[in-house]
Amino acid sequence: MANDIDRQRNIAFVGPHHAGKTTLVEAVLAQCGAISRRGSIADGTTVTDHEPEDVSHAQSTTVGFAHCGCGPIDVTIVDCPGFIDFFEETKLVLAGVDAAVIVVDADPSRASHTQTLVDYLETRKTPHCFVINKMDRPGADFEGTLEALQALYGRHVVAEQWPIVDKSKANDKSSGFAGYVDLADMQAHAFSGDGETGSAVPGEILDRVKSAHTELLEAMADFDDHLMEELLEGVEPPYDEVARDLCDECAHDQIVPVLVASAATGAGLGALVRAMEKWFPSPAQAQQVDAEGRTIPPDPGGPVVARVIKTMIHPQSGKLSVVRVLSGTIKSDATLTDISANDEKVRSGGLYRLQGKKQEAITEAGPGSIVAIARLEPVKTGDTLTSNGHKVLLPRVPLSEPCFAMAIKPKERIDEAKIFQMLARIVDEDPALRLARADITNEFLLLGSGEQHVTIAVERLARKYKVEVDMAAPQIPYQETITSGTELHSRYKHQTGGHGQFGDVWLRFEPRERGNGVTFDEKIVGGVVPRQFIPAVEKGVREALMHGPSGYPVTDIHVTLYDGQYHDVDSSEQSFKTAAGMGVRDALPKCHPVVLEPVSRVTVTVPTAYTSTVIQQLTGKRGQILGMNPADRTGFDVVEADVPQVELSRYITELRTATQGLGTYSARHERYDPVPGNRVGPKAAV
Ligand SMILES: Nc1nc2c(ncn2[C@@H]2O[C@H](COP(=O)(O)OP(=O)(O)OP(=O)(O)O)[C@@H](O)[C@H]2O)c(=O)[nH]1
Ligand SMILES: [Mg+2]
Repeated sequence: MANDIDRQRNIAFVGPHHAGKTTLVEAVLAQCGAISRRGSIADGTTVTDHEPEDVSHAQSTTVGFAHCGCGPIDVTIVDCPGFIDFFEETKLVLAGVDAAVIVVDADPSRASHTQTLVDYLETRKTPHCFVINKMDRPGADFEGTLEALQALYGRHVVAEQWPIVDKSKANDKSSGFAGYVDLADMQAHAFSGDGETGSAVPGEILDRVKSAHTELLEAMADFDDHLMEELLEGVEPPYDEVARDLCDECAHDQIVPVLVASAATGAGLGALVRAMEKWFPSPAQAQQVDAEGRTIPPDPGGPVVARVIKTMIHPQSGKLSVVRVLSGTIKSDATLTDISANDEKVRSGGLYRLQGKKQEAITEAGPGSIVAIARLEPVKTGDTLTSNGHKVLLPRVPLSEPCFAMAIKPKERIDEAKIFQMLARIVDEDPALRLARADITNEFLLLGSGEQHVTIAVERLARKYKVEVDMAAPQIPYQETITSGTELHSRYKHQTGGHGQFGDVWLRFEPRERGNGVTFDEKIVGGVVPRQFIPAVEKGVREALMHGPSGYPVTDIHVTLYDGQYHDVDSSEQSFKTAAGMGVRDALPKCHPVVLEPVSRVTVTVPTAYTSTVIQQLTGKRGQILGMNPADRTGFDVVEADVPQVELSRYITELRTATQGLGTYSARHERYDPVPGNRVGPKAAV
């Protein structure tokens, strides 16, 4: 009899936005009896879309966990959000599963939306299959979608099922999806009620199904010499051999079978559940390695090695860290070592299995389990936990740099430290978010993978911690400089009964090379400005330079104090500082000031088909194209350009719209350039 670990499967449901992952997970849970009634996206009642933000947006906004016993196997399912903004979180949980089901629409035009994901799975060698979903929809195009996937990924992506469509039952609400042919054993199955019955392969698809059967065998034969020999000799391989090869080749990420389903009607679920059992590896078969490439055997009696794949924080009940146990057995109330945090000792609270928002208490979790542990306060997503100080570090999942930022400000006066603390908890739950303080403008920034990512984080902040914030596009840190020099005399003289005030300075203003900032110098001879007042002159100059004629800080300027006068009684630091400030304010308008804007060096990675679109888009943003080269990733180009920062505030959204979500970019500050025609309004008063 199989032991526990052999019965386990850890599977992520992934795929493009709205392809039907959450609906399919719900259908699988119902099919396997884990829930008595299927919830729906429309009613906001599914198990895995349980966060209020999932419900209000009618989409997954974070990963959801569920589990069910499916016949002989016990499956933990991770339902991943499809919207591209949440891909970083998907990457973190993919490090904790052994296989992935990629759900796609039965629509060839959407096949390319899987590219980033498939590249990622293939790099990690994660076994996966495709499920072409929404087969019930009128116009569902199985064959077109299959061809589009094969065009993108090759012939190892191969149909294992062929849909049977009963055209007499097709209408404006249904495609007439009536069953499927299993291309491994060539048996036809008709959907009936909640199940399936055996049927004959309809005559009109018989030829196509036969050739699809051959294509499946040929794809498998590429990885199996014996099967190849049989095909070359014209021998039909026995079904047992085909089934065995299919399991083996899928589990090793050689073959990627394609299945059909309708999550909405439940059609095709039985076959999907059987596929998860047969084709996907158990945790015992899926090899796990540490950061140095050493294998970690799944030994229930060995030291604990676990990876934190998700952090959840409930304002009332506290923190839950979802971990994938690789080895050893975790018990509740045990001491663990956080190897990623300088071997800090942490005491675990209760252990739970998650069924959506429900937490089911358990006493221990062995290798292969995905479980939530309460109250591991200092522990972060991605960390490695071990027992007894066992020194093993798991490889980190590299996250992409955030490419979208919003400036945030509390709506009501609230202690800044407090809001920072609460935002830090939101970031703890989602490490793809980042908090920062902007240079120059000093604004508080929340950065993420896109507009929706940041907006939803702010909604969560309001719901969980009752902190409402205003969001705005970050201010552009414009600066000013001068393009010609001048010399100027400034005197501050004030008589108010007793002590007067007297400061008198001659200042010279000269432009400096770009990027050299503000410098101050003095050439006073004969003590015409006494030594003790010179620092006050510099202070007055520097303070006045904080606000140029257009209100922005002035840079790349050299100011020299070269003459002046003083009064024995009335001169003071303050009077010299005031005289200097007045001098700066009078001089700058005479020096042909210009506003400078920050320019970013942008690196865009994009499928070759979109390269010219991207170049056009960047040029339209006043971008200066620096070069275009093939990327390391096959079929992609890298375009480099210098683009004014003001043009980039929503660039990630525009880039994704123009490239079917496939374009990515990074940007770093490069330099300041004069704004053409000085076309920037004066800085708004703050
Ligand atoms: N007709 C039909 N509609 C479906 C099917 N599966 C899902 N839908 C609908 O498609 C929409 C999106 O479904 P979801 O299950 O939320 O899709 P998802 O892939 O989880 O979406 P994200 O998590 O936001 O990426 C919902 O309105 C579902 O009711 C299907 O098989 N047939
Ligand atoms: Mg979903």
